[in-house]
Amino acid sequence: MDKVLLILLSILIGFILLLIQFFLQSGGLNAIKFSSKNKSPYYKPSFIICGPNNSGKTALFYRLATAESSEQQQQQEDDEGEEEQDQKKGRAKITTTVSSIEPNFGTVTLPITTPSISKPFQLVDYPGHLKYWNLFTKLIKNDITLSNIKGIVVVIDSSSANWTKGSTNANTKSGSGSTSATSSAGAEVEKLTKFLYNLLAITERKQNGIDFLFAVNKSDLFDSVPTHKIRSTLEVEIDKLIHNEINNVDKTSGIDAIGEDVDEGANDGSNGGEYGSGSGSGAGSGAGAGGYRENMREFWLSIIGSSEGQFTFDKLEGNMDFLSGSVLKNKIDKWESWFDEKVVNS
Ligand SMILES: Nc1nc2c(ncn2[C@@H]2O[C@H](COP(=O)(O)OP(=O)(O)OP(=O)(O)O)[C@@H](O)[C@H]2O)c(=O)[nH]1
Ligand SMILES: [Mg+2]
Repeated sequence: MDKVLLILLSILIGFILLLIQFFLQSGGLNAIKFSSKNKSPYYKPSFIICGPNNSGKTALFYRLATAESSEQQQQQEDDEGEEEQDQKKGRAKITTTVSSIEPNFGTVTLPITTPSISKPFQLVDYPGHLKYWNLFTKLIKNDITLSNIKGIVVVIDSSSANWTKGSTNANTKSGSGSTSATSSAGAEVEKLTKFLYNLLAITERKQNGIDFLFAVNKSDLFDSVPTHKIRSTLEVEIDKLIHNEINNVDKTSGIDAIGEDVDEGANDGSNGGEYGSGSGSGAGSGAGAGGYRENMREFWLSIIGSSEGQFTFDKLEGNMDFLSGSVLKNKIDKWESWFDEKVVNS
């Protein structure tokens, strides 16, 4: 009888040993932690700095943020997949004099004016190149998520070279039949217009929208264009783009160009693979390019009311503030107040 018990006991022990071995081979405790892996390391209350190239985003980022310690970055890299790691490598090397190729992640403690009650917020400096559009939408929609975004700062270079190429005539109305949506403004304004057209369609889907600060930078320059002029130029250009899209349903007029610009000036072979997976989530719930454009048309039509309606920033749910300043001369107090306002009122 004792012998049988002994045999049964050794079978049981052998079985338990087998189970332990299996558990260790399949990744041990790490395998159990899968639920916490679902969350992106960027999933936290955030402010995003974005906008055209060379406008001063990285310069502003370094004025406001305490950059992450290398330890934190290492921890994040450990948490990320290999692909994401490759995309983000080199961010520590960024300086303000070089056009950024990777986003910067740091922390800003707000409100700035009352440090005693201030709390940390993630601050993201996103490079201006449109070719990062799909990665950008993935970051704001899937990683950080819209509900975590407390505000978006669009840094704009106010020097007149960007704003007066050709004649930017505010009276030029849409519907001229031209296929170029922004023929009267410079190339930079055209890019910014497309960027806003696509970005606002994402942020306005959140209830009450997301508040924007248009940080009209480089006010120290002698040819700096006044804030109200920049606001009205953008309104006119976005309005043209909207009407162009509505009136030219079957023609290509450049909206998908945000997708096409992905390849512009970049080397297609590597980017095709790298950004391929991002494009599905970027352009919106698996719909094809046609479906995406149709959605955008419907969205903008709902903002301007009817096809005769005119676009103004006031028609958006989010607050759109245009404030001038200069990172170089450290005149950023108006922008700092905007940041404080966003956290005090929420
Ligand atoms: N005159 C003037 N120059 C500025 C100001 N702010 C930034 N700059 C300069 O503008 C250039 C671009 O600044 P960055 O901060 O690197 O620009 P960015 O927006 O990060 O550009 P990308 O990373 O290419 O998207 C740098 O040479 C800065 O010194 C400003 O307020 N006035
Ligand atoms: Mg930069």
